[in-house]
This record gives sequence, C-alpha cells and structure tokens, in this order.
Amino acid sequence: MPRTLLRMLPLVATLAVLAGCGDNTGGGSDSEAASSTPTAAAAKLPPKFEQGVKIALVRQLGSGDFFQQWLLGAREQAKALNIDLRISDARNNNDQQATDLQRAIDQKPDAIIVDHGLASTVNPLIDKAVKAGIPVVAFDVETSNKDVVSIQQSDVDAGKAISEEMAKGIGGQGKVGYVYVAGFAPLDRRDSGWKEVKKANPGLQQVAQFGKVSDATANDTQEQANAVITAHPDLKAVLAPYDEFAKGVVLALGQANKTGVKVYGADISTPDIAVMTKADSPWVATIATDPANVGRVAVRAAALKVNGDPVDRDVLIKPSVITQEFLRQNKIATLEQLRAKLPQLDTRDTATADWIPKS
Ligand code: SR1
Repeated sequence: MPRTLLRMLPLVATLAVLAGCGDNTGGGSDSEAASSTPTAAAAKLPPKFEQGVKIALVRQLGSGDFFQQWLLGAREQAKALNIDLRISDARNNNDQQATDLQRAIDQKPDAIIVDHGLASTVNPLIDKAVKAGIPVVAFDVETSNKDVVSIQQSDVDAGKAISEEMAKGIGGQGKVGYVYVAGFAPLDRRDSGWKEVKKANPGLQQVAQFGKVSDATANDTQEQANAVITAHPDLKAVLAPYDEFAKGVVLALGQANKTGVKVYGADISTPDIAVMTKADSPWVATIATDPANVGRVAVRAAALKVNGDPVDRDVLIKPSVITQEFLRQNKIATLEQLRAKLPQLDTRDTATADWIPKS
C-alpha cells in the first residue's frame, strides 16, 4: 500500500493511532450499519437473555452522522442479544441528560450505557447507579469509577495522529485554525494530542480557536469559521477533530471561495466520504473508527456485565488515519466500501464472548 494513501500504524508510530425499543431518537440509513458485519450462526443466549434484558442508553447527543451510525450499530447488536434498548437523547441539554439518567436508574434496568455527557453532570449519577447495583458502561465519558466500563476511541492518540498528519501536510509551518469545545471527553482528549504536537512543532501557529456543539453543529461552526477565514487570509490549515466541525469548515471555505486551506478532521460516514472526495475538497484527512462498530462494542460490554462475564475496565478502540487520496484512489464512495478496504475497522473481537452473536 503506498505510504501516502493510508496510514494504519502501531502504537509507537507517529502518524496513526495506537495501535426497537421505546426510543425517542432519529436515525440515518439502516443499511450502512446493517450490512457491515454479517451475523454468524446464532449462538445460544444465556437464559436471562432468552427471557429478555433491558438496557437503558442515555445519550447526551444524537444528531449528526457519527451518532446516528453509532446508534444503528448499538440497535443491531441489541437485537441480536434480545435486548430491549431504551434510548433517550438529551439533544445536548445537560439538565435533560441528568433527568434521563435518574429516570433510567429509577426504572432499574439490567444495565445502563451512558453515551457522552459532561463529567460534572453524569458522574454523580453514574456512581449512584453503580451503588444501586446497576452495571454501567460509559462511552466518551471521563469517569474515575473503577466499576464502570469506559470505552473510547483512543482519543489522545487520535488527536495526536491527525495533528501530526496536519503538521506534515503543511510542512510543519504556518497559521492554523483549531475547532474545539471543552467539556466533551473525546474532544478534551484529542486536544491533549494536539497540544503535544503543537509543542513539538513550533512552526505551527494556532491563530484561532472556535466551534460550537449543538443540534446543528456543522451550520453553527460554519458561521464561526466564516469569520476566522476572513480574519486570517493566510491560513494554511484547520484542525477540526469531529466530522460536524470539519463539515462546517468545509462549508465556510466553499462559501468564501477560499482555496489553499487544508482541513483535518475526525470520524467517517458515507456523507463524510462524499464531502472528502468531492472535486477540490479541502478535507484532506480524517481520523476514524467505524462508528456502528463502536455502538456494537458498547452494547456487548453491557451484555457481558449483565451476564457477570469479565470485561476490561478500559476499552480503547483504535482509529485509523484515512486520507482523501486513499478514498479517491480506491474509488471509495460509501462506508460499506471503506469497510471492505480497511479490515482494521472491524472490532468484532472486542468485548465479546462465545455466547455473543457476531453481529
Ligand atoms: C461532541 S463530541 C463528538 C465526538 O464524539 C465521538 O467521539 C465522535 O468521534 C465525535 O467526533
């Protein structure tokens, strides 16, 4: 594989990282997640699962490609395990997420999955759930509770890998914009990676930091990016390590007819691939896992806890740097095609057991 196309390096390397159900959420296209990992011959479920298990999924956010794909994978895995997945989406309202989490605890489910959330909002309730004997799996939450299974996409290394890709892409020199909102665990962790790379590359000059997380993150970020692009005509790149951020910056650059600025993002989906591979697209690289697979891992980890099976306290899912060049040269237009070209995205062996169907 040509070295400029795709980098999937081990932990020590520098360019890539280390190696239906009573819900109120929306959705995305089922086909993207559904076809990604063929279901193997049905395994025999433990009696508890044969009878039916209830798991509450308490989400801080649900809009955008990443979150929709994540949910499709989670739902698919839940279905394969006869789990009634009860989903709430606080739409970035932290008080609402606290209410949702308290309600979930009151309903005494077999387990709770907390998907994103401000540490100060969710941790007291996570501790309460654990004390009440409810197994908790946390995805993208900064929690110190040792009884919680904590899942993330190796975000410090992810931030470092995409920042290094940017440093290399602009020859280690020049003005860069940075899209970041504090308080979201994955963004905070990626920020640590960026800080490390910034320190190691004194030629990189961060001239602006902006961004907004909302129900319409791309559009809100676009508005802020417009101002940054105007204020810094000699900008060389923008580090936007969340796909909704990256799409917002791409929209702003297009609106301003501005060329010569490279965008480095995070996450991947079929719509993201379309944006990256469009003629003259400034989005040149992203760091990503398969979001549907991450959703599946979260549900499997919860199922293992419900069954009393061992599961690691920290589950790190390894992302890959995926370049525009790789996507174009391999004529990849969909996430499904990317999965076929990039077996590293497969996480079926993470957080599993013999009795768990390979969804
Ligand atoms: C607002 S936090 C957004 C991030 O959460 C997940 O980790 C995704 O990778 C996304 O970039």
